[in-house]
Amino acid sequence: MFISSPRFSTFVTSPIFYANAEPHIGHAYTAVLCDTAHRWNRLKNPKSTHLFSIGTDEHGSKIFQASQVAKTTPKLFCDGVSSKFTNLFEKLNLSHTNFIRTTDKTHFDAVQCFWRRLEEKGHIYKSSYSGYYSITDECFIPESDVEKKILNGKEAMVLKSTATPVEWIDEENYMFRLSGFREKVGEWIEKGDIVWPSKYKKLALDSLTMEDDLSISRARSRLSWGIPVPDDPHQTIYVWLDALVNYLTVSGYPKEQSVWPPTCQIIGKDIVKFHLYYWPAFLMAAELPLPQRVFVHGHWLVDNLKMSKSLGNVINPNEAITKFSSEGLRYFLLKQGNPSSDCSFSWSSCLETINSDLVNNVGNLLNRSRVEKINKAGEYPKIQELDPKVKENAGKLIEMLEESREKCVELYDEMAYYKVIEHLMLTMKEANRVFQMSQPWKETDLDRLRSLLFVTYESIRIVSILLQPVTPSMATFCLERLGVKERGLEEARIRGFEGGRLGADEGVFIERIQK
Ligand code: ME8
Repeated sequence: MFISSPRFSTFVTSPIFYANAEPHIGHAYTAVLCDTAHRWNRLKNPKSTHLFSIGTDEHGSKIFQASQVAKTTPKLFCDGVSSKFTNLFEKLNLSHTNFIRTTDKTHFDAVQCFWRRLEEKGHIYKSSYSGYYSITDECFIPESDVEKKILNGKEAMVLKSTATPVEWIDEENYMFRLSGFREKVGEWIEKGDIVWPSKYKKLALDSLTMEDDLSISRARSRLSWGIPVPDDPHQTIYVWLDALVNYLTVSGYPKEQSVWPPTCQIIGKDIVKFHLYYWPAFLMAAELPLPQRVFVHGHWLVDNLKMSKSLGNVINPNEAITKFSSEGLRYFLLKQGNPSSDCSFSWSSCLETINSDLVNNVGNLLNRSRVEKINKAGEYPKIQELDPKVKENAGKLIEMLEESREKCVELYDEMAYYKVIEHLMLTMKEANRVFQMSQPWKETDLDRLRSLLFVTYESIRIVSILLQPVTPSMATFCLERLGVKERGLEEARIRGFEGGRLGADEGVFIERIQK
């Protein structure tokens, strides 16, 4: 049933998003982060197999209630929301290899098979369960985290941290022997280099404080929108067990898996407990290999405030794409997004970042250095020896270009994309400085001019190759204008390209964005 990963195969997973509401900027960020990780894997090892999965989480009370409010069936409701996610992912130019919906038949089979496996191995038992349940978070809540409050004029029990309602459940459930795995999961987190960035290791270990076993089913009379427990039509499988198995489904489970385990699972900090406690415990119980890395990121705030419907500050990524272009939004999210902390979205800083980096720093230099007045022959010059004056002026730039590839490999491997961007933009800034101070529009010495153009094009070429995982369309645009066909990592070094004719002039990639 299980085959180990062929060497160098990679498998990046995104969380699957609840199909109860439209995507927001936080979802777009997770998706772009995953896409960059996957594109980097492909750039680094183009001949290997690379998987990248994403999708929608469609079962459970939360979705069922949302469909009732919308006065439609849960399936039709999910079809609508799920297509909003696929549309967004298309606009964001995501390169996922698998889009999964938990209502897919293959997933139904995988979940039931996984359940049976846990059962066969003796990790499931039946018991009566009582406790508080949060529909918003789709999880059980300890009594200590709950308090009485007035909600909509009525007294209600709510979760202390978010003031969202909880309901009391008292019913017969199937339980998973989670407590038996607590220590082993703790050791796995403690010893391995699993949780990235390491700052989140503490959060992961703190989530292991819950000592109880886990209820993994609900009475079907109370929740019918979900996958039934095999051989017990009166019980529905807990939505988080259902959702986590999506990663197995996309790998081919229970048939032969193309790649397993995931090499990198990317999640927001809100779902650490599920991915770093329940999930490894389920996998250990099923005797399946555990993920190699779980990469956690912080949350997006809006002007430093939490995004919420009641504040009316939820950012719709489609609106941001209309204003800034998809590539502009990708760039901003990755530049501003330091996974170790929460990040703040603001329309003005997005606009300024795109104008100063993509429009000025990259786009303008490309346009200015290609104009006929400066480059009459329309060529990417071949240079044996750099003109001494250009060599002197561009000393620092050449040094930066020479170390760029190695530096970016390291930073991409660490998934510190904001640092990749920082380094490459500093390089472009230096290329602009050299170009500006050399005043090529006044230059009469042709050899010197060719040398300057060579250094300028090399800067744009190397930076573009290295930016491909971040802004793939802009990188392609720049490389095409330069007439560069070879775009592999190997080529990201000085003189990694022979030179030749520039590509045709077909406008600008991104216009200055107006306020
Ligand atoms: O939790 N900032 O789905 P979900 C950054 N279905 N990222 C954010 C964010 C924010 N403000 N809000 C959400 C679920 N996210 C489950 C997952 S996986 C087996 C099941 C991102 O729609 C973040 O990555 O609530 C978070 O983990 C993910 O969206 C979950 O979105």
